[in-house]
Amino acid sequence: MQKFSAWSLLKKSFGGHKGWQSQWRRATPKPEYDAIIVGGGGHGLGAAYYLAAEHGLTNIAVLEKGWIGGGNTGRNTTIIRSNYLFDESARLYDHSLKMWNDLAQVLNYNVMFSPRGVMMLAHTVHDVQVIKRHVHANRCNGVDNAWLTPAQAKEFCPPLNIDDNIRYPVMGAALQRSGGTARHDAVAWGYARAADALGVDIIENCEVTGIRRDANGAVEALETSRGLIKSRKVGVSAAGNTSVVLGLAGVRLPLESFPLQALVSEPIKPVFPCVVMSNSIHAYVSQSDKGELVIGAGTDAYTSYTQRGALHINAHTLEAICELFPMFRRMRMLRNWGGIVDVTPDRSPIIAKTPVQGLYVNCGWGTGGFKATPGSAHVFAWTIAKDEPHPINAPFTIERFRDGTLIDEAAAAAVAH
Ligand code: FAD
Ligand code: PYC
Repeated sequence: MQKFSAWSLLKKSFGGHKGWQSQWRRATPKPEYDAIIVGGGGHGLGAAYYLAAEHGLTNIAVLEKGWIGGGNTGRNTTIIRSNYLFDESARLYDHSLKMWNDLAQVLNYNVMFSPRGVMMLAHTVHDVQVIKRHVHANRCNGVDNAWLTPAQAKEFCPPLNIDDNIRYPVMGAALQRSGGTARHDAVAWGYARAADALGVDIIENCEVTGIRRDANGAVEALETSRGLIKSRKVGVSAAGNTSVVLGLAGVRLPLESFPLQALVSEPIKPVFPCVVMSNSIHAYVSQSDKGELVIGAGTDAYTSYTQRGALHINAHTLEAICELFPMFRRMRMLRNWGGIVDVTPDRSPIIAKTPVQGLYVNCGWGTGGFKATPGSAHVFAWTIAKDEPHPINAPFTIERFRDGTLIDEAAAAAVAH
Protein backbone atom coordinates (compact mmCIF):
# COMPACT_ATOMS: atom_id res chain seq x y z
CA MET A 1 0.00 0.00 0.00
CA GLN A 2 1.32 3.48 -0.88
CA LYS A 3 2.03 5.67 2.18
CA PHE A 4 1.49 9.43 2.24
CA SER A 5 2.91 11.91 4.75
CA ALA A 6 0.53 14.56 6.07
CA TRP A 7 2.47 17.17 4.05
CA SER A 8 2.26 15.22 0.80
CA LEU A 9 -1.49 14.78 1.32
CA LEU A 10 -1.83 18.48 1.96
CA LYS A 11 0.09 19.27 -1.22
CA LYS A 12 -2.04 16.82 -3.16
CA SER A 13 -5.27 18.37 -1.97
CA PHE A 14 -4.37 22.03 -2.20
CA GLY A 15 -1.47 22.28 -4.62
CA GLY A 16 0.76 23.21 -1.65
CA HIS A 17 2.02 26.67 -0.77
CA LYS A 18 5.37 25.98 -2.50
CA GLY A 19 3.55 24.97 -5.68
CA TRP A 20 1.66 28.26 -5.87
CA GLN A 21 4.72 30.28 -5.03
CA SER A 22 6.90 28.75 -7.70
CA GLN A 23 4.09 29.26 -10.21
CA TRP A 24 4.14 33.00 -9.42
CA ARG A 25 7.91 33.16 -9.36
CA ARG A 26 8.06 31.84 -12.91
CA ALA A 27 5.84 34.66 -14.15
CA THR A 28 7.94 36.81 -16.47
CA PRO A 29 6.88 40.44 -16.67
CA LYS A 30 5.19 41.53 -19.89
CA PRO A 31 6.69 44.67 -21.51
CA GLU A 32 3.53 46.69 -20.73
CA TYR A 33 0.50 46.60 -18.40
CA ASP A 34 -2.68 48.68 -18.05
CA ALA A 35 -1.88 49.06 -14.33
CA ILE A 36 0.89 47.99 -11.96
CA ILE A 37 0.80 47.62 -8.19
CA VAL A 38 4.13 47.96 -6.38
CA GLY A 39 4.19 45.79 -3.23
CA GLY A 40 2.87 42.26 -2.77
CA GLY A 41 1.43 42.64 0.72
CA GLY A 42 -2.27 42.27 1.51
CA HIS A 43 -3.08 45.83 0.44
CA GLY A 44 -1.29 45.53 -2.93
CA LEU A 45 -2.54 42.04 -3.77
CA GLY A 46 -6.03 42.99 -2.61
CA ALA A 47 -6.02 46.11 -4.81
CA ALA A 48 -4.98 43.99 -7.80
CA TYR A 49 -7.77 41.52 -7.05
CA TYR A 50 -10.45 44.26 -6.85
CA LEU A 51 -9.07 45.99 -9.99
CA ALA A 52 -9.63 42.73 -11.84
CA ALA A 53 -12.81 41.53 -10.09
CA GLU A 54 -14.71 44.84 -9.87
CA HIS A 55 -13.21 47.11 -12.50
CA GLY A 56 -12.46 44.62 -15.30
CA LEU A 57 -8.73 45.50 -15.47
CA THR A 58 -6.97 42.19 -16.00
CA ASN A 59 -3.82 43.21 -17.87
CA ILE A 60 -2.19 44.14 -14.56
CA ALA A 61 0.76 43.06 -12.45
CA VAL A 62 1.87 43.11 -8.84
CA LEU A 63 5.63 43.64 -8.47
CA GLU A 64 7.12 42.41 -5.19
CA LYS A 65 10.78 42.88 -4.34
CA GLY A 66 10.85 39.79 -2.09
CA TRP A 67 8.13 37.19 -1.69
CA ILE A 68 4.42 37.93 -1.36
CA GLY A 69 3.30 38.43 2.24
CA GLY A 70 6.94 38.74 3.40
CA GLY A 71 6.47 42.33 4.57
CA ASN A 72 4.19 43.49 7.37
CA THR A 73 1.30 41.36 6.12
CA GLY A 74 3.14 38.21 7.24
CA ARG A 75 4.64 39.85 10.34
CA ASN A 76 1.71 41.36 12.17
CA THR A 77 -0.26 40.22 15.20
CA THR A 78 -3.52 39.95 13.18
CA ILE A 79 -5.76 42.14 15.35
CA ILE A 80 -8.91 43.31 13.58
CA ARG A 81 -11.16 46.03 15.00
CA SER A 82 -12.81 49.27 13.91
CA ASN A 83 -13.07 51.24 17.19
CA TYR A 84 -11.41 54.42 15.87
CA LEU A 85 -12.43 57.88 17.09
CA PHE A 86 -13.20 60.03 14.07
CA ASP A 87 -16.04 59.67 11.55
CA GLU A 88 -13.65 59.34 8.60
CA SER A 89 -11.81 56.46 10.25
CA ALA A 90 -14.98 54.76 11.48
CA ARG A 91 -16.25 54.66 7.88
CA LEU A 92 -12.96 53.25 6.55
CA TYR A 93 -12.28 50.63 9.23
CA ASP A 94 -15.88 49.54 9.53
CA HIS A 95 -16.07 49.11 5.74
CA SER A 96 -13.14 46.75 6.17
CA LEU A 97 -14.54 44.93 9.20
CA LYS A 98 -17.73 44.18 7.27
CA MET A 99 -15.67 42.81 4.36
CA TRP A 100 -13.79 40.43 6.71
CA ASN A 101 -17.04 38.64 7.48
CA ASP A 102 -17.33 36.96 4.08
CA LEU A 103 -13.77 37.35 2.75
CA ALA A 104 -13.12 33.59 2.94
CA GLN A 105 -16.18 32.93 0.78
CA VAL A 106 -15.38 35.72 -1.68
CA LEU A 107 -11.79 34.47 -2.17
CA ASN A 108 -12.64 30.78 -1.69
CA TYR A 109 -9.70 30.66 0.72
CA ASN A 110 -9.88 30.20 4.47
CA VAL A 111 -8.48 33.39 5.99
CA MET A 112 -9.55 32.12 9.43
CA PHE A 113 -11.38 35.31 10.45
CA SER A 114 -12.35 34.84 14.09
CA PRO A 115 -14.46 37.63 15.64
CA ARG A 116 -13.64 36.65 19.20
CA GLY A 117 -13.76 40.18 20.65
CA VAL A 118 -11.08 42.82 21.22
CA MET A 119 -10.77 44.28 24.70
CA MET A 120 -8.75 47.46 25.36
CA LEU A 121 -7.73 48.02 28.98
CA ALA A 122 -7.78 51.28 30.95
CA HIS A 123 -5.17 51.65 33.73
CA THR A 124 -5.40 55.33 34.68
CA VAL A 125 -8.11 57.97 35.03
CA HIS A 126 -6.85 59.46 31.76
CA ASP A 127 -7.23 56.04 30.04
CA VAL A 128 -10.78 55.72 31.39
CA GLN A 129 -11.75 59.12 29.99
CA VAL A 130 -10.13 58.56 26.60
CA ILE A 131 -11.48 55.04 26.16
CA LYS A 132 -15.02 56.04 27.22
CA ARG A 133 -14.86 58.87 24.67
CA HIS A 134 -14.03 56.28 22.01
CA VAL A 135 -16.91 54.05 23.12
CA HIS A 136 -19.41 56.92 22.83
CA ALA A 137 -18.02 58.12 19.49
CA ASN A 138 -18.10 54.57 18.11
CA ARG A 139 -21.69 54.04 19.15
CA CYS A 140 -22.71 57.31 17.45
CA ASN A 141 -21.12 55.91 14.28
CA GLY A 142 -22.86 52.53 14.57
CA VAL A 143 -19.58 50.79 15.51
CA ASP A 144 -20.07 48.24 18.28
CA ASN A 145 -18.12 49.01 21.46
CA ALA A 146 -19.06 48.76 25.14
CA TRP A 147 -17.53 49.88 28.44
CA LEU A 148 -16.88 47.08 30.97
CA THR A 149 -16.11 47.23 34.69
CA PRO A 150 -13.01 45.30 35.85
CA ALA A 151 -15.23 42.42 37.01
CA GLN A 152 -17.00 42.30 33.63
CA ALA A 153 -13.63 42.38 31.88
CA LYS A 154 -12.48 39.39 33.93
CA GLU A 155 -15.69 37.55 33.21
CA PHE A 156 -15.01 37.99 29.48
CA CYS A 157 -11.31 37.08 29.83
CA PRO A 158 -10.80 34.89 32.94
CA PRO A 159 -6.94 34.90 32.88
CA LEU A 160 -6.94 38.71 33.42
CA ASN A 161 -5.51 39.91 36.74
CA ILE A 162 -7.80 42.61 38.18
CA ASP A 163 -6.08 42.85 41.54
CA ASP A 164 -6.01 46.51 42.79
CA ASN A 165 -2.44 46.17 44.03
CA ILE A 166 -0.62 45.66 40.75
CA ARG A 167 1.47 48.48 39.29
CA TYR A 168 -1.07 49.32 36.57
CA PRO A 169 -4.42 48.07 37.91
CA VAL A 170 -7.24 47.45 35.44
CA MET A 171 -9.80 50.26 35.91
CA GLY A 172 -12.14 49.08 33.16
CA ALA A 173 -12.08 48.14 29.50
CA ALA A 174 -13.72 48.73 26.14
CA LEU A 175 -14.95 45.64 24.33
CA GLN A 176 -15.59 45.46 20.59
CA ARG A 177 -17.25 42.06 20.27
CA SER A 178 -17.17 42.08 16.44
CA GLY A 179 -13.36 42.52 16.42
CA GLY A 180 -10.94 39.60 16.47
CA THR A 181 -8.17 38.02 14.43
CA ALA A 182 -7.46 36.36 11.05
CA ARG A 183 -4.61 34.32 9.63
CA HIS A 184 -2.22 36.97 8.26
CA ASP A 185 -0.34 35.12 5.51
CA ALA A 186 -3.54 33.44 4.32
CA VAL A 187 -4.83 36.89 3.46
CA ALA A 188 -1.89 37.48 1.10
CA TRP A 189 -2.20 34.01 -0.44
CA GLY A 190 -5.99 34.22 -0.72
CA TYR A 191 -5.88 37.52 -2.58
CA ALA A 192 -2.94 36.35 -4.70
CA ARG A 193 -4.63 33.12 -5.77
CA ALA A 194 -7.91 34.87 -6.54
CA ALA A 195 -6.12 37.63 -8.51
CA ASP A 196 -4.01 35.06 -10.35
CA ALA A 197 -7.18 33.23 -11.37
CA LEU A 198 -8.43 36.46 -12.96
CA GLY A 199 -5.24 36.83 -15.01
CA VAL A 200 -3.18 39.14 -12.79
CA ASP A 201 0.61 38.61 -13.05
CA ILE A 202 2.23 38.32 -9.62
CA ILE A 203 5.95 38.83 -10.01
CA GLU A 204 8.18 38.13 -7.02
CA ASN A 205 11.87 39.07 -6.70
CA CYS A 206 11.13 42.19 -8.73
CA GLU A 207 12.23 45.42 -7.06
CA VAL A 208 11.13 48.77 -8.42
CA THR A 209 14.23 50.94 -8.65
CA GLY A 210 13.07 53.86 -10.77
CA ILE A 211 9.94 55.65 -12.00
CA ARG A 212 10.06 57.15 -15.49
CA ARG A 213 7.84 60.10 -16.41
CA ASP A 214 6.93 61.47 -19.85
CA ALA A 215 7.38 65.02 -21.13
CA ASN A 216 4.17 66.09 -19.30
CA GLY A 217 5.35 64.58 -16.02
CA ALA A 218 2.95 61.60 -16.09
CA VAL A 219 4.11 58.09 -15.16
CA GLU A 220 5.08 56.01 -18.20
CA ALA A 221 7.28 53.13 -16.98
CA LEU A 222 8.99 51.47 -14.03
CA GLU A 223 12.64 50.51 -13.86
CA THR A 224 12.89 47.21 -12.03
CA SER A 225 15.44 44.55 -11.14
CA ARG A 226 13.81 42.55 -13.97
CA GLY A 227 13.94 45.26 -16.60
CA LEU A 228 11.83 48.17 -17.79
CA ILE A 229 8.04 47.66 -17.54
CA LYS A 230 5.67 50.20 -19.08
CA SER A 231 2.42 51.35 -17.49
CA ARG A 232 0.49 54.61 -17.27
CA LYS A 233 -1.12 53.68 -13.94
CA VAL A 234 1.01 52.72 -10.94
CA GLY A 235 -0.32 52.14 -7.41
CA VAL A 236 2.25 51.96 -4.61
CA SER A 237 1.49 49.84 -1.51
CA ALA A 238 5.01 49.39 -0.17
CA ALA A 239 4.55 49.80 3.60
CA GLY A 240 7.69 50.92 5.42
CA ASN A 241 9.39 51.76 2.10
CA THR A 242 6.76 54.03 0.56
CA SER A 243 8.71 57.24 0.92
CA VAL A 244 11.67 55.59 -0.86
CA VAL A 245 9.50 54.39 -3.77
CA LEU A 246 7.57 57.67 -4.12
CA GLY A 247 10.90 59.50 -3.90
CA LEU A 248 11.79 57.83 -7.22
CA ALA A 249 9.12 60.04 -8.82
CA GLY A 250 10.15 63.12 -6.87
CA VAL A 251 7.14 62.95 -4.50
CA ARG A 252 7.91 63.69 -0.84
CA LEU A 253 5.60 62.26 1.83
CA PRO A 254 5.29 63.08 5.55
CA LEU A 255 6.25 59.54 6.65
CA GLU A 256 8.65 58.09 9.19
CA SER A 257 9.56 54.39 9.29
CA PHE A 258 9.86 52.59 12.62
CA PRO A 259 10.49 48.98 13.65
CA LEU A 260 7.55 47.26 15.37
CA GLN A 261 8.08 43.89 17.02
CA ALA A 262 6.10 40.83 17.99
CA LEU A 263 6.78 37.40 19.46
CA VAL A 264 5.08 34.06 19.93
CA SER A 265 5.23 31.55 22.76
CA GLU A 266 5.43 27.79 22.69
CA PRO A 267 2.01 26.37 21.72
CA ILE A 268 -0.39 25.41 24.48
CA LYS A 269 -4.00 24.21 24.68
CA PRO A 270 -6.68 26.90 24.21
CA VAL A 271 -6.68 29.09 27.35
CA PHE A 272 -7.15 32.60 26.05
CA PRO A 273 -10.57 33.46 24.61
CA CYS A 274 -10.16 36.91 23.05
CA VAL A 275 -7.71 39.70 22.18
CA VAL A 276 -6.53 41.96 25.00
CA MET A 277 -4.68 45.20 24.34
CA SER A 278 -3.11 47.67 26.72
CA ASN A 279 -1.83 50.85 25.13
CA SER A 280 -0.56 52.32 28.39
CA ILE A 281 1.70 49.43 29.26
CA HIS A 282 2.60 48.55 25.67
CA ALA A 283 1.37 44.97 25.42
CA TYR A 284 -1.28 43.04 23.59
CA VAL A 285 -1.98 39.34 23.38
CA SER A 286 -4.19 36.70 21.76
CA GLN A 287 -3.85 32.97 21.16
CA SER A 288 -3.48 31.65 17.62
CA ASP A 289 -5.27 28.57 16.33
CA LYS A 290 -1.89 26.78 16.53
CA GLY A 291 -1.92 27.45 20.29
CA GLU A 292 0.87 30.04 20.42
CA LEU A 293 0.37 33.21 22.41
CA VAL A 294 0.78 36.06 19.94
CA ILE A 295 2.28 39.03 21.76
CA GLY A 296 3.09 42.46 20.40
CA ALA A 297 5.21 45.34 21.67
CA GLY A 298 5.38 49.09 21.10
CA THR A 299 7.41 50.71 18.34
CA ASP A 300 11.12 51.39 18.76
CA ALA A 301 12.02 54.98 19.58
CA TYR A 302 14.30 55.34 16.54
CA THR A 303 13.58 55.33 12.82
CA SER A 304 14.99 52.43 10.83
CA TYR A 305 14.46 50.31 7.71
CA THR A 306 15.73 47.07 9.28
CA GLN A 307 13.08 44.47 10.03
CA ARG A 308 14.14 44.04 13.64
CA GLY A 309 14.05 46.14 16.81
CA ALA A 310 15.69 46.54 20.21
CA LEU A 311 15.48 43.65 22.68
CA HIS A 312 14.58 45.76 25.71
CA ILE A 313 11.25 46.69 24.07
CA ASN A 314 10.22 43.02 24.23
CA ALA A 315 11.45 42.66 27.81
CA HIS A 316 9.21 45.54 28.84
CA THR A 317 6.23 44.00 27.04
CA LEU A 318 6.76 40.60 28.62
CA GLU A 319 6.91 42.17 32.11
CA ALA A 320 3.53 43.77 31.42
CA ILE A 321 2.06 40.50 30.12
CA CYS A 322 3.24 38.62 33.21
CA GLU A 323 1.69 41.21 35.49
CA LEU A 324 -1.65 41.20 33.66
CA PHE A 325 -1.75 37.41 33.15
CA PRO A 326 0.26 35.74 35.95
CA MET A 327 -0.52 32.29 34.59
CA PHE A 328 1.79 32.98 31.61
CA ARG A 329 4.85 33.64 33.82
CA ARG A 330 6.51 30.29 33.19
CA MET A 331 5.90 30.12 29.47
CA ARG A 332 8.76 30.11 27.00
CA MET A 333 8.92 32.35 23.96
CA LEU A 334 9.66 30.71 20.62
CA ARG A 335 10.23 33.43 18.04
CA ASN A 336 10.63 37.20 17.86
CA TRP A 337 10.63 39.36 14.72
CA GLY A 338 10.07 42.89 13.56
CA GLY A 339 8.51 44.75 10.67
CA ILE A 340 8.85 48.31 9.43
CA VAL A 341 5.77 50.47 9.69
CA ASP A 342 5.37 53.88 8.08
CA VAL A 343 3.76 56.46 10.30
CA THR A 344 2.11 59.77 9.33
CA PRO A 345 1.94 62.80 11.66
CA ASP A 346 -1.78 62.14 12.39
CA ARG A 347 -1.43 58.32 12.62
CA SER A 348 -3.93 57.89 9.80
CA PRO A 349 -3.27 56.44 6.36
CA ILE A 350 -2.94 58.08 2.96
CA ILE A 351 -4.99 56.45 0.15
CA ALA A 352 -4.86 58.92 -2.68
CA LYS A 353 -3.78 60.26 -6.02
CA THR A 354 -0.35 61.91 -5.92
CA PRO A 355 0.71 65.14 -7.66
CA VAL A 356 2.16 62.92 -10.44
CA GLN A 357 -0.44 61.90 -13.05
CA GLY A 358 -0.99 58.12 -13.00
CA LEU A 359 0.76 57.58 -9.65
CA TYR A 360 -1.36 56.53 -6.65
CA VAL A 361 -0.35 55.74 -3.08
CA ASN A 362 -1.67 53.64 -0.21
CA CYS A 363 0.53 54.02 2.89
CA GLY A 364 0.92 55.41 6.39
CA TRP A 365 -0.92 52.56 8.10
CA GLY A 366 1.60 52.65 10.90
CA THR A 367 1.00 49.93 13.41
CA GLY A 368 -2.56 49.16 12.32
CA GLY A 369 -3.11 48.37 8.65
CA PHE A 370 -3.74 44.63 8.73
CA LYS A 371 -7.32 45.08 9.90
CA ALA A 372 -7.87 47.52 7.05
CA THR A 373 -6.63 45.21 4.29
CA PRO A 374 -9.92 44.38 2.50
CA GLY A 375 -11.45 47.85 2.85
CA SER A 376 -8.26 49.68 1.95
CA ALA A 377 -7.56 47.46 -1.06
CA HIS A 378 -11.14 47.89 -2.22
CA VAL A 379 -11.14 51.70 -2.17
CA PHE A 380 -7.56 51.91 -3.51
CA ALA A 381 -8.57 49.84 -6.54
CA TRP A 382 -11.49 52.23 -7.10
CA THR A 383 -9.14 55.24 -6.88
CA ILE A 384 -6.75 53.74 -9.45
CA ALA A 385 -9.46 52.54 -11.83
CA LYS A 386 -11.51 55.77 -11.84
CA ASP A 387 -8.65 58.24 -11.23
CA GLU A 388 -10.68 59.67 -8.35
CA PRO A 389 -11.11 58.70 -4.69
CA HIS A 390 -13.92 56.49 -3.45
CA PRO A 391 -16.08 58.55 -1.01
CA ILE A 392 -14.63 56.49 1.88
CA ASN A 393 -10.99 57.37 1.15
CA ALA A 394 -11.64 60.92 -0.06
CA PRO A 395 -10.50 62.47 3.29
CA PHE A 396 -7.24 60.43 3.39
CA THR A 397 -5.28 62.74 1.07
CA ILE A 398 -1.67 63.91 1.07
CA GLU A 399 -2.90 67.53 0.99
CA ARG A 400 -4.43 67.26 4.48
CA PHE A 401 -0.96 67.74 5.95
CA ARG A 402 -0.67 71.04 4.07
CA ASP A 403 -4.25 72.18 4.77
CA GLY A 404 -4.49 71.02 8.39
CA THR A 405 -7.53 68.76 7.91
CA LEU A 406 -5.90 66.06 10.02
CA ILE A 407 -7.58 62.85 11.23
CA ASP A 408 -5.75 62.43 14.51
CA GLU A 409 -6.02 58.80 15.55
CA ALA A 410 -2.98 58.66 17.85
CA ALA A 411 -5.09 57.44 20.76
CA ALA A 412 -6.87 54.75 18.72
CA ALA A 413 -3.63 53.40 17.28
CA ALA A 414 -3.53 51.17 20.37
CA VAL A 415 0.22 50.71 20.15
CA ALA A 416 2.77 52.91 21.86
CA HIS A 417 4.52 55.21 19.38
P1 FAD B 1 3.31 44.95 3.41
O1 FAD B 1 2.68 43.67 3.76
O2 FAD B 1 4.53 45.36 4.19
O3 FAD B 1 3.63 44.91 1.87
C1 FAD B 1 4.45 45.88 1.24
C2 FAD B 1 5.35 45.14 0.28
O4 FAD B 1 6.04 46.09 -0.53
C3 FAD B 1 6.42 44.31 0.97
O5 FAD B 1 6.20 42.94 0.71
C4 FAD B 1 7.71 44.84 0.40
O6 FAD B 1 8.68 43.82 0.17
C5 FAD B 1 7.25 45.48 -0.91
N1 FAD B 1 8.16 46.52 -1.43
C6 FAD B 1 8.75 47.51 -0.75
N2 FAD B 1 9.53 48.24 -1.56
C7 FAD B 1 9.41 47.68 -2.81
C8 FAD B 1 9.97 47.98 -4.07
N3 FAD B 1 10.83 49.00 -4.24
N4 FAD B 1 9.63 47.20 -5.13
C9 FAD B 1 8.78 46.16 -4.98
N5 FAD B 1 8.22 45.83 -3.79
C10 FAD B 1 8.53 46.59 -2.73
N6 FAD B 1 -2.04 45.90 11.96
C11 FAD B 1 -3.25 45.56 12.49
O7 FAD B 1 -4.29 46.01 12.00
N7 FAD B 1 -3.36 44.71 13.54
C12 FAD B 1 -2.26 44.21 14.16
O8 FAD B 1 -2.38 43.43 15.12
C13 FAD B 1 -0.98 44.59 13.68
N8 FAD B 1 0.13 44.14 14.29
C14 FAD B 1 1.35 44.43 13.78
C15 FAD B 1 2.46 43.86 14.39
C16 FAD B 1 3.73 44.04 13.83
C17 FAD B 1 4.92 43.41 14.50
C18 FAD B 1 3.87 44.82 12.63
C19 FAD B 1 5.23 45.02 12.00
C20 FAD B 1 2.76 45.42 12.04
C21 FAD B 1 1.49 45.23 12.60
N9 FAD B 1 0.32 45.76 12.02
C22 FAD B 1 -0.91 45.44 12.54
C23 FAD B 1 0.42 46.64 10.85
C24 FAD B 1 0.15 45.86 9.56
O9 FAD B 1 0.95 44.70 9.54
C25 FAD B 1 0.45 46.68 8.32
O10 FAD B 1 -0.14 47.97 8.43
C26 FAD B 1 -0.11 46.02 7.07
O11 FAD B 1 0.20 44.65 7.06
C27 FAD B 1 0.45 46.70 5.83
O12 FAD B 1 0.12 45.92 4.70
P2 FAD B 1 0.73 46.30 3.30
O13 FAD B 1 0.20 45.35 2.31
O14 FAD B 1 0.49 47.76 3.08
O15 FAD B 1 2.30 46.18 3.52
O1 PYC C 1 -3.97 48.24 15.36
O2 PYC C 1 -5.02 46.85 16.65
C1 PYC C 1 -3.99 47.30 16.15
C2 PYC C 1 -2.72 46.70 16.50
C3 PYC C 1 -2.50 45.76 17.42
C4 PYC C 1 -1.19 45.50 17.40
C5 PYC C 1 -0.59 46.26 16.46
N1 PYC C 1 -1.57 47.00 15.91
